[in-house]
Amino acid sequence: MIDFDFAALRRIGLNNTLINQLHHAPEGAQLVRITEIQREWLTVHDGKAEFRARVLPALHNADLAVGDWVLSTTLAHDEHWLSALLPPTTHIARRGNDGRHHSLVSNVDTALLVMGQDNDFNPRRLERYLAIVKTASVEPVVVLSKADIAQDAQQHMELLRQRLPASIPLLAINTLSGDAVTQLSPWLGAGQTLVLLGSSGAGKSTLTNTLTRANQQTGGVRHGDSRGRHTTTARSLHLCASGACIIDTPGLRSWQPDADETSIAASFEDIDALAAQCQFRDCRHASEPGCAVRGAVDGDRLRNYHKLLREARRGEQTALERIAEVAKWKVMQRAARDKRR
Ligand SMILES: Nc1nc2c(ncn2[C@@H]2O[C@H](COP(=O)(O)OP(=O)(O)O)[C@@H](O)[C@H]2O)c(=O)[nH]1
Ligand SMILES: [Mg+2]
Ligand SMILES: [Zn+2]
Repeated sequence: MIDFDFAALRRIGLNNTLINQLHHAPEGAQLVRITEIQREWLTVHDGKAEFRARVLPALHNADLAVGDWVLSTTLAHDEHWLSALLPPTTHIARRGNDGRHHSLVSNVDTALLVMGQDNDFNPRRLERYLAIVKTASVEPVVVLSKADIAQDAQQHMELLRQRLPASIPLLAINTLSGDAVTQLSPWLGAGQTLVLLGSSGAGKSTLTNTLTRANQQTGGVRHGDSRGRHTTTARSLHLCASGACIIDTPGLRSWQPDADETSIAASFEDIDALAAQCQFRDCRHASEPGCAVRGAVDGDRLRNYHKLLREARRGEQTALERIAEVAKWKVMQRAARDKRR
């Protein structure tokens, strides 16, 4: 087992689950956390300082993400090489248009879903983020930003309260104000890791600055940098004054949940619970008699639920199934054409 400084690593989010995996780690290796990934190198943190590292061939095919814990070996000339990846406790990924998985972040406890109360306000998009986060077993917190300038703040809050399950925390926040720290304090405890998700311009980097500001002033382990004031181009992990870690991310244009139909269905917990009371076990909550969901759940939420399920089904199809489906269609079209003749 390797030596490690628990107090220092706790500062960058180490928890007991991860420590239990360290028994097989080789002597001399150092436990570090990935704070940023660039093309040629990564930035890692050892609890005391941040430094650049490169990846050994053993990890070339690993799907590394910001927030991952890795083992680092230091060679001559202060060269740091990453040699092993600890299996993440949680992992948020998306499915690209090519159908492949793309890692976003690892080892996060809470996702702050930031949505601006301007043109950005969009319950359907929020439900997509919720499905992504819940299928990854990460706790979501909805942050309605720009609370200080919003005209419809009250309506937005009421609309979401009625539409979403009561278990999802909803907060209206001015990300520029220190009050944000107090509002978010239940999720900002020592050893916690949060990720910010939301469209570009929603206020993620501003919130990162607010949560890390005290660090910056007192010269903490990592200085909250000025990056947040510019357009965020890469995911990056920062230390909050409260002892938590926060991962800022750029907005994503398209985001397919990397989850199957069953887990998407389960992530809509209200529909999932009510569906158990529908008269028919395979009820689609459309026009079947004895449906317990229709009428009890917001109509647009139900439509969005079906849309996300359809997407998941399509994503699950293997390439061969897709080819088979296209072939079947061609046969049917030919048959229809022959019949017309
Ligand atoms: N008044 C006000 N402006 C905000 C708030 N949150 C973000 N902004 C502004 O919105 C713009 C985009 O914020 P930014 O943090 O860069 O968004 P990001 O793309 O999600 O990182 C900036 O000009 C911020 O000052 C807020 O709560 N209140
Ligand atoms: Mg940003
Ligand atoms: Zn039903």
